[in-house]
Amino acid sequence: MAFKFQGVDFIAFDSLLSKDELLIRANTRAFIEDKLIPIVEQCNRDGRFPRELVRPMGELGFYGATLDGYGCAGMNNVEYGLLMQELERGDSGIRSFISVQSALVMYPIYAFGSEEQKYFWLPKMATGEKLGCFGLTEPDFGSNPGGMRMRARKDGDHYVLNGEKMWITSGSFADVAVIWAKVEEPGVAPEDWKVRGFLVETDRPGFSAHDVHGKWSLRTSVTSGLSLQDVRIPATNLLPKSDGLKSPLMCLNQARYGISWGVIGAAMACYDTALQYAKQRKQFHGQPIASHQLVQEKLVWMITEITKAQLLALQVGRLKDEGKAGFQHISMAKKNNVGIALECARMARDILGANGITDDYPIMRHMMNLESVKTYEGTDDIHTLILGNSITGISAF
Ligand code: TGC
Ligand code: FAD
Repeated sequence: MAFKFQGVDFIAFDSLLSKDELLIRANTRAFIEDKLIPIVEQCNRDGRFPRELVRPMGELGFYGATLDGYGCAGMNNVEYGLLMQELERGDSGIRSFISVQSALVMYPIYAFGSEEQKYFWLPKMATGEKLGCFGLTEPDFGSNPGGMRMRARKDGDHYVLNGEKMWITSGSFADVAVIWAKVEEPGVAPEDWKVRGFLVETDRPGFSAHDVHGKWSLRTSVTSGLSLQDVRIPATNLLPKSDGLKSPLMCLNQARYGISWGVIGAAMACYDTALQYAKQRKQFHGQPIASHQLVQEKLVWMITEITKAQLLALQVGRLKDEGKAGFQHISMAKKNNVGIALECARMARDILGANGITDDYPIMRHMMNLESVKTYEGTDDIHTLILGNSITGISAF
């Protein structure tokens, strides 16, 4: 039987937050408690994305929340981070859906799109009327997206796209896909063709999506392969300000930052469950297992790492608001916070003993989800190499 979440704040972290930041966290927490927690275990069992929450989340301003105008909420980066934290305390799959809609679809339209593209897509995406997906990864190019095979060929006032994308969140229900492709340039070596972004409506002839089945992770999220065979789109669907691999990597910065907060929510859910369970579960001499030093040591490790993760995410968020966050700062927050969240999930599962393996408690679901979160948006290894490059000046990819 799951416990009511108590909240986690060991060092008066909340005193570092503004009233607006606390309000957004409280509102999101209430929504997740009320609408997601009651259904999430069944959705996870069924491998079902809770589509019924899409429009209510739009009404609350969850999509494109850091963008200004176009019907978006204009939150600061810490408000956005707290939103992600509360969503992922519910489930990484829901946070992932919103990360993609916001950071990977609305953000590139906002940052690289024409005014027409912004006016057409952003207000509809802010309400959840239109949904998007982000196609960067390919079957043979994950950590190294620069090697992508997706091609765009100019044909009069159209582009024709050919290629495959893989592991695409929300791929089979998206209305629009942001597709990253190399634009063919006659007379230029293919390895020098420039990566650019395209808005591809998913009902165009030649576009198809097939879902990945048999996932043990992110079961509330839809993950798809995309196939584009001679998909013709108007040249006006090019994101005009996209310019090389740097453009999709800029989108990843937004999503990675959100993940660095989101996983704190998953870690909090695991810690809070383990703490409440340990105080109640009795073994040996009628004493709660929380009275044993080895159990306390695990709980202390968790609360310490969660607290450090909160401070890291907050500082990167404040830097981001000042325009001073480098991608290496975001890599540190993503890598560290996902790593400690996964370890918290494993320790919490251990504290619950056999009960920890069931979905009467949220821990195993979070643990399985976090395995994906460790891999996507740059694996733990890739973030290590980004950080290594940053501090030594030497690339070791
Ligand atoms: P490299 O030569 O290092 O870089 C090319 C240009 O980009 C610049 N750059 C960045 N700019 C902005 N933000 C970043 N994070 C950047 N990283 C690099 C770089 O300075 C360079 O600029 P310039 O001006 O010199 O041209 O490129 P590389 O091909 O060697 O690759 C670098 C590497 C390995 C770090 C990068 O490719 C990488 O991050 N790989 C990981 C791939 C990844 O994270 N994929 C995620 C796919 S989307 C997803 O997983 C969604 S999951 C759903 C959810 O979010 O919930
Ligand atoms: P690989 O790149 O093959 O890596 C395999 C292993 O090799 C890893 O341990 C990696 O760290 C290691 N490795 C690779 N290169 C090096 C190196 N140079 N040095 C040391 N170690 C290395 N992508 C999208 O574009 N859009 C999405 O919406 C999206 N959603 C996803 C949803 C889910 C559930 C998952 C699991 C993935 C999603 N992805 C998405 C793809 C994700 O970004 C990739 O899986 C990720 O970038 C890693 O690529 P890969 O799986 O091909 O692993």
